[in-house]
Amino acid sequence: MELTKEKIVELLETKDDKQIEALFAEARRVREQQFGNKIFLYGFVYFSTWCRNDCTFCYYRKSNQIERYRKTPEEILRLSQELAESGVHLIDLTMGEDLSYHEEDFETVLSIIRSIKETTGLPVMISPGVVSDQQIKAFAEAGTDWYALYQETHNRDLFAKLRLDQDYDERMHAKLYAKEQGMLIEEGLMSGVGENSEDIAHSLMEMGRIGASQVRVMSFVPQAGSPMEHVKTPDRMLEMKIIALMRILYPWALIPTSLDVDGIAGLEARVNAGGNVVTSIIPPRTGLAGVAQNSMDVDDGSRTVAEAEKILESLGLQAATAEEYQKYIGELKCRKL
Ligand code: SAM
Ligand code: MD0
Ligand code: SF4
Repeated sequence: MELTKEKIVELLETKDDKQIEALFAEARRVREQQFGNKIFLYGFVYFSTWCRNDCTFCYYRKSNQIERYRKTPEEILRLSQELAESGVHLIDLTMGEDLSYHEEDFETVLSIIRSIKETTGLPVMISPGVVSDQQIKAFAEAGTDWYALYQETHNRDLFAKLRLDQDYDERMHAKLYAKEQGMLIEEGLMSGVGENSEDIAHSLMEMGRIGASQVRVMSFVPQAGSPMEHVKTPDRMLEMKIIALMRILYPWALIPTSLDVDGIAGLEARVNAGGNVVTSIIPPRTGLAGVAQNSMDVDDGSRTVAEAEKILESLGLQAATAEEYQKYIGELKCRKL
């Protein structure tokens, strides 16, 4: 399937069921050709919900008067161990842009990353927001495998409306610099935040241009107390089509089927659209939050490896092994994207 920008726009806007089903079938075929029936699993530790920024879409924006937490290194290590024992392939350490870490040059976070890699043997992804080149270098030297930082959109005017007082080029630079330091990078979009089909097509091209090894899309989920709290969450068909288009454009890419948008109930559709990484697996009853769905399906234990595996098996798929995942990201690191 030759995907030009025009074809991408046509597929994003089509209401023809046959054409839509053919798109998803092609995405599943491409995924199977690349990965067989194996799916990867990421554990998620949102370890600090303090943030210096005021993104209009985000629950954790600094102006929101909410309960916030900052987990201790001991708690983060315990949570990571629990996730590792449950069978995840990677630990994703995510934070708001918490100034307390910036002020100590991330020494605490760097030591946590080293300890997680030592004690669990798992790869680590860091999602710290924008940090300095020196801090990115330090993450790479600490053995961090991934740097995740999402532009949300590559339409600069829309970016400015979403990520208030943040610089588009500074955010893009941080990602590209992380890649230069040898880390794999993840790029991400949100759907339903005011973008049009041409914007999405442009973003899909940008993801390839910058050499992202993992690419994601999440439907916008309105957050109480935020400027966008009355913006309707989009029809999920758009997110599913974008996942399928990412798969066809980038057969080798890791593509999240995040549990953070619609909980465990959202997994099947995202896998059927061509995604291959179950992300936002959160240990139950640990006081950890999600991002878009800060509590949905967390404490009742629905966002777990066990629950995800049941759904994967019903689809004729299975979790990969930790070794398969590490071998694959080793191959990605060798690709000159
Ligand atoms: N503070 C870091 C940052 O902004 O990069 C990491 C926090 S979290 C990983 C940030 C990402 O979650 C955003 O880039 C956005 O893609 C997603 N997100 C945040 N709020 C959301 C919402 N209400 N609906 C959907 N996605 C959301
Ligand atoms: C997810 N809630 O994977 C997480 C988060 C950050 N690297 C990931 C957005 O959906
Ligand atoms: Fe802060 Fe990240 Fe939320 Fe923006 S998206 S307010 S930077 S936690």
